[in-house]
Amino acid sequence: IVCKPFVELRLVFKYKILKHMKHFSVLFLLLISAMILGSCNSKTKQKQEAMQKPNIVFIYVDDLGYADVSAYGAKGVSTPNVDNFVANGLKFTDAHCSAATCTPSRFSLLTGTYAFRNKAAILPGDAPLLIRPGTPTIASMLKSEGYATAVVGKWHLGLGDGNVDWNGSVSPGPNAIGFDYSFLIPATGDRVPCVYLEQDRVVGLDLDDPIQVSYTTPFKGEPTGITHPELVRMGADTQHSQAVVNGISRIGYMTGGEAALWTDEEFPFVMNEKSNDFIAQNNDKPFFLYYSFHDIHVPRLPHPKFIGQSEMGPRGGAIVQMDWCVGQIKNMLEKHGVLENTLIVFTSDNGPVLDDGYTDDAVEKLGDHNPSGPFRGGKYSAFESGTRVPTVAYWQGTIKPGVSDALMTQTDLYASVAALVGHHLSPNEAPDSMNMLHAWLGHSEQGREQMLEESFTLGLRSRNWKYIQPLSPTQEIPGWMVNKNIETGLMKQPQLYNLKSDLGEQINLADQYPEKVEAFSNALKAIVNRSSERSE
Ligand code: NG6
Ligand code: CA
Repeated sequence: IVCKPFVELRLVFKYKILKHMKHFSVLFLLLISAMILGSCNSKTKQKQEAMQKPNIVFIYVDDLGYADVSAYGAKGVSTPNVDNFVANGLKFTDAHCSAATCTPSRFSLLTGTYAFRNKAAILPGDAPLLIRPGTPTIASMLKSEGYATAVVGKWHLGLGDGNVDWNGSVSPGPNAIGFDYSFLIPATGDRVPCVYLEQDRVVGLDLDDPIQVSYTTPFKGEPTGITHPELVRMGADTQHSQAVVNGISRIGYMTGGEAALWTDEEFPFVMNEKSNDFIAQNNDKPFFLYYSFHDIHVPRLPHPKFIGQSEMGPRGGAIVQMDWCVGQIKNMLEKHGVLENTLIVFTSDNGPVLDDGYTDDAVEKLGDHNPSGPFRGGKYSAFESGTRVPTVAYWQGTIKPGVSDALMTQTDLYASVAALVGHHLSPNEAPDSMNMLHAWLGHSEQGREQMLEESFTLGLRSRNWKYIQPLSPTQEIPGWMVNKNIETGLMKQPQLYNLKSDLGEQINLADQYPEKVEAFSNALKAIVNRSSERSE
């Protein structure tokens, strides 16, 4: 299009320029104007196309159980903002995070790959970046489709290459796997280092007071929860009794960085501000925000204004705070005029846990609230409550309010979002992710035919049946986990449940249906042995 006028121009120049000087100038001006206009039009078109692509926001809550919000049956705490999403969005009753703990679930959410393929397990705070640079992630995919991308909040996927200097550039990190912007709690609230990272730098660090981190060796002269219990304002188990920051003992040792240490009670305000800034700066192009909450993980230290707003102590306060944040996100999107063009997925990274290392009254003040609802187990466990989490897809004006019983997994968000934005997946991209866009948008209730659930072992759902693979004879469950939704005895044998008649997984039918057990066991092996769930 651009070349043709120039060819014509050259011919005109060669033969007629002298005779038709006046005509030429007019023609030249017309051509230039047409070209400028053409290029402007195509830019406007590109912009319009980009504008039509919806923004995508994942609200990823930590450790939130199936029935920890009112719309899913919570008692003792009320969650009006989440309930508003549920009432005006699509509520899923059988949607799952990929695993019963955080790191594996996040790994699968971002890469569309089962965590066992990468041996993803709960990481210490000084672990290297688990997703190697160059691996496609939902962020890099959306970036390639013209999206501005950000992660704000809990990371827990490792940082650096195994030898991090927290006083310099902490990389590779989110920027190396597709996120333009990152503002992070590097691991978890209960793990050192207790500082924020913006892009690849510790925020507010005084280089005269350098940070050092160790997960093996205490620093000389640094108090711990064990040596200085008087410095600690919340009781903790031995694993959580190391470095003391903000009056709370943590997992891991750290020294220095005094000016950069976080105040747990400020998490939601700090994160909201960063999310708001990102939306404000990018509301003229499509954006992807992975907003990963610290709540309702331990240590549960909600801001004082939320304590007392539930009947359940700090855990209830953390739920109220989480709900407030959800309302704030909706307000932000509304304020920046982008709510109607934004798909929001609200969900959790694993099932609920009450006592996860701190004495915070979670058990004592539970009352008749049951975080797992009708399901058995919780965080860490292979039973349904380990991975079946509250899940809502909200898109004002596009997703019709309703309820979906489709069998869903977060692992499929990658391929589904790719389909939404018109991205063609290459064979090695997100190998376990299936396009379930129709179900996420409520156009059909057809979810997965079979679905993997990861925990200390593997489970497989097929419609109403659920199989749990026995632990191998050499596999050991860490002692601290045993009373946390894990029943080691049961895990040594194959388990088979019919969820239609036994939603609470109480009656093990494995002995009664040996042929079913064998079929499930083979189906699981097949998934493990092939490198991809997608068949195309
Ligand atoms: C465990 C911690 C637990 C929590 C969990 C990670 C102990 C005894 N327990 O190792 O408190 O931090 O790791 O939770 O150390 S998750 O939601 O990030 O997976
Ligand atoms: Ca978690």
